[in-house]
Amino acid sequence: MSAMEALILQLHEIGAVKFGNFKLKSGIFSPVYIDLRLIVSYPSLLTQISQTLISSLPPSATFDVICGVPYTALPIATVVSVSNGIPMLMRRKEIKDYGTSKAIEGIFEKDQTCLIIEDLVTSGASVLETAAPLRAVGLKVSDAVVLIDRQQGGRENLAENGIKLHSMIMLTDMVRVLKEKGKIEEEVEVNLLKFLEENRRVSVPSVEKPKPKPRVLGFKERSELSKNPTGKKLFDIMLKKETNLCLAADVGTAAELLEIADKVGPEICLLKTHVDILPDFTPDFGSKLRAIADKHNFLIFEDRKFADIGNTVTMQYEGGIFKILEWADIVNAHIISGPGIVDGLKLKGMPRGRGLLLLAEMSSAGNLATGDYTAAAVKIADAHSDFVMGFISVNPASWKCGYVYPSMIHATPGVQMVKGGDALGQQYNTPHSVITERGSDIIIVGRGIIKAENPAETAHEYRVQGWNAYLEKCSQ
Ligand code: 5BU
Repeated sequence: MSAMEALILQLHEIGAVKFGNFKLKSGIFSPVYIDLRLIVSYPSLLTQISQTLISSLPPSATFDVICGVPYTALPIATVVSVSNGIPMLMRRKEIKDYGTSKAIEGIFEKDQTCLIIEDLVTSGASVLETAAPLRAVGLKVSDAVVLIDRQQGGRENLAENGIKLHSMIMLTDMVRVLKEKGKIEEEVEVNLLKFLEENRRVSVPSVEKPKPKPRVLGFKERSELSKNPTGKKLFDIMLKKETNLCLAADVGTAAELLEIADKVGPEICLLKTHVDILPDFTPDFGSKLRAIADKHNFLIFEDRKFADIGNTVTMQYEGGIFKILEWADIVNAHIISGPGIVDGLKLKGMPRGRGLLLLAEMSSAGNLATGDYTAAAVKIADAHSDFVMGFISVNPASWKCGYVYPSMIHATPGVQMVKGGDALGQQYNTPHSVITERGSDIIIVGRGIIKAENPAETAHEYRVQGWNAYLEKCSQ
């Protein structure tokens, strides 16, 4: 008896292959039902399957790493990896919102080739679902190996997507062997062959061919497009330091602010202040903060949210106790009063090379900066792109207007490791979702860092998450 025949008999014996009339996920009735989840209870069978899988591959199928299709093929891939000394990768079915948020776990290099391992192929949809994220991170996928091929179009569907399917056992072979060994009646075999004839090709409805997406420009190209010197500088700092983290330094005193700025400085591209909350503010605050910003190469953003008419904001920007214009690289403004506010701020800020972020959206529940209001902010920004360097935004990917301007920087508040909110209307999204799904560039994090036991370490975690999300977006 050949190894293949022995394997088929064992699978039949443990009840992994059943004959009858079974309703499949697709709604059609099938005379055979295959459930390979059982094999984890039979270690020697699992070992045998894993060894035969690899030895059944032709020499043309070369690969550096393997990846099992979750979940049934995971133990098979693991045994293949362990017994052949081949490194394995794992694909997450659900991308988590915390930790590193990776779709592919394990170590690999770009341009390595990954062999996909699957237990059962019908249409090939599951193999394609695993191939997509592997390819998205730069791996090559050209071959997949399957224990049982139901011969219902999987081979063809995969070939159309550049994947050659290698099958250990064809369903027709399995039925022939079982019939020959007296395990099933002739009628069952006839029935099955008829079924296969009638269901030769199951399409892959759930896997659409990816539509070509507009290419995501990186910060380098966007820096070249920016018309505002501070915008350019911010892009350059992000690239150089590999961080898109902004710390919202909402601490109790100026002394604490300067202390945390120095500690967290290496992790951030931007430090956001609310200077009017500092009880110990002194006129030298600005120069002290500037010195720290220069030391660690980050920019300063005073979250002043100007909202008055043009003439008034010129005075608020330049004068008073705080003299914001002196030390803040960036300020922000509501557009509630119309474009005159930008003209006013520009009058003072432009000669100093400063930049302005317009509040196109807000993070708090029930805020009114939505729809037409957001669109108006984009229009004003477009008309003043020498001074307006970007937006405070929450979900720019959803904007029907304006998300098209790659020169504009999107900075998003309301960010924590876990989605949620506070008792006063703040709403949080995760770094990964803000950068990849919501299309922003910078994560603004306050209490997530300043209330942490070790703000510098926590800032580092946010930085890694934010930057990895940016890299993931660029690689798509
Ligand atoms: P938090 O501790 O991460 O919730 O702090 C968020 C910071 O961002 C805080 O300084 C707010 O004033 C600021 N913020 C915001 O939360 N939402 C907005 O829409 C804007 C600013 Br604009």
